[in-house]
Amino acid sequence: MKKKLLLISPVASKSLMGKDFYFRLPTLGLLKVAALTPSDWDIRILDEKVEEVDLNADVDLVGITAMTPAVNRGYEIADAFRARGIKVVMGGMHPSKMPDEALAHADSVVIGEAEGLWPGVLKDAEEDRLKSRYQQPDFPDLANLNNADWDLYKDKNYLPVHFVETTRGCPHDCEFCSVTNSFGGKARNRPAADVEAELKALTPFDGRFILRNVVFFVDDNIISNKAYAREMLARIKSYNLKWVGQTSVNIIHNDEILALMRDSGCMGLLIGFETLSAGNLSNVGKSFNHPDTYIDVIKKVHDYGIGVNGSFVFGLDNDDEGVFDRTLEFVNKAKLDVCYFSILTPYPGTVLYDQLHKEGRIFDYDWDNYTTSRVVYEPKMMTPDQLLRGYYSALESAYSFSSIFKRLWGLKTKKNFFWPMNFGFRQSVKESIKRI
Ligand code: B12
Ligand code: SF4
Repeated sequence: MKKKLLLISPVASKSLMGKDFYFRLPTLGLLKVAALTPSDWDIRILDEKVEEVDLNADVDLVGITAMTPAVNRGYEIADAFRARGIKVVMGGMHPSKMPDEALAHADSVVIGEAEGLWPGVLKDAEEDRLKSRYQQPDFPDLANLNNADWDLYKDKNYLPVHFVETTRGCPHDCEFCSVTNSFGGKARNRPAADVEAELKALTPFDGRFILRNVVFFVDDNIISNKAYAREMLARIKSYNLKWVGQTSVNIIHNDEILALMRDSGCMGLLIGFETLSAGNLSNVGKSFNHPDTYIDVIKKVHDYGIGVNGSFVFGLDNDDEGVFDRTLEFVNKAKLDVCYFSILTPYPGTVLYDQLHKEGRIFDYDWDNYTTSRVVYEPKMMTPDQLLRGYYSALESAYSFSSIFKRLWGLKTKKNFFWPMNFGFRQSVKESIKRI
């Protein structure tokens, strides 16, 4: 008889992008873990965003993933299964950075990426000799991995979008970011042929949405290796995708890639502008961003019919109370299709965390509040309350009807994607405000 594996994604209950997020997005990490699971295991995935977690489920092993704001809930779930004598393995961003903390709630922690480790963990579980930690000395090779099995998410009420990754790692190591310290400083690309095969195998969604074949490339910067990006984009041109992804301001120098993006169905790019202050950028190690070029970057991407989701952080050391109005003015003037604001948050494992911790500026270590919509540290030029109020009022203004119209009116980017997205964000902001 097959053994039963239950993989769980706990919800971050106070998070604008968690419980309050209007768009229910799938969790790729657990599909990747499932893809590494040998066929003598029966797999079920439960995502608390879209369904209840049955703590009495009849299973042999539980695997839980968690970003920081969801980890306390992950621990609660782990405790409940362990109280029934069921072994629990944790993995993902937060347990990888705080394995000792996680081991107070789990039998075992997989530190870092599961590729190269997970089949061994399952074998140990079958033989009842689970180790407390599993970690490999090197980052795994990403060639020849099994495709994600999207049938595992068939009946879940997610937004119809497939998540696909082409690359892990980033050379920049910005101080507030978890990517380089988790996935390494070298971009590791999956072979473009593997990505193409995965995209080819995706079944377009049916149902009430007009856009049926949307892919989100979760890579932190889809152009980090330009030769690879060119090859990959050229390969996927014929698949009639509509895709979104993330990139850096350096896209401004890449007309050839922008044309390939447009021709392969790119609807939008998320760009981390972070701040309009060059001083802030240099403090956090992101000096390759130049605020005086931001408007041109956005205009260039728009010229290719591609929308821009601009991401900004509030609360960096040079930010005073004027930062909110300055950013709002920019967002409207630049006609950003979507904007996303975060409160600076020191995630464990980052340089920022070590620095603020050392300076004694972190006053809240309750991970539930590490949502980027709460203040957990002492900002330099504002009080925590000014930062919190300013952040919410900036979000409210950016998603007021007048700002949405100002930003989107006259743009040639995809209307049936960006208008609904703005109204979904508006709804998420309203929900989140109820919980302040
Ligand atoms: C796509 C994405 C999102 C999406 C979808 C999230 C989702 N449901 O998966 C959305 C937009 C909703 C989102 C939201 C948020 N995100 Co986000 N997101 C990402 C992004 C860009 C890609 C995630 C991904 O799919 N990676 C690829 C998969 C394969 O990697 P993985 O999940 O880590 O899984 C691997 C291993 O970790 C391990 N593993 C994972 N889980 C488990 C479980 C077990 C049992 C085992 C054995 C192994 C294992 O195996 C997998 C394969 O190797 C990452 C950056 C990144 N490069 O990862 C940020 C990232 C994960 N997000 C981050 C943050 C901060 C957030 C938010 C809090 C706020 C914000 N401003 O964005 C919210 C919180 C959401 C919530 N839960 O409440 C941080 C996390 C930091 C941290 N310490 O938690 C990251 C790292 C970004 C960053 N630059 O720092 N996010
Ligand atoms: S913010 Fe972007 S560029 Fe900086 S380390 Fe993170 S992924 Fe890389």
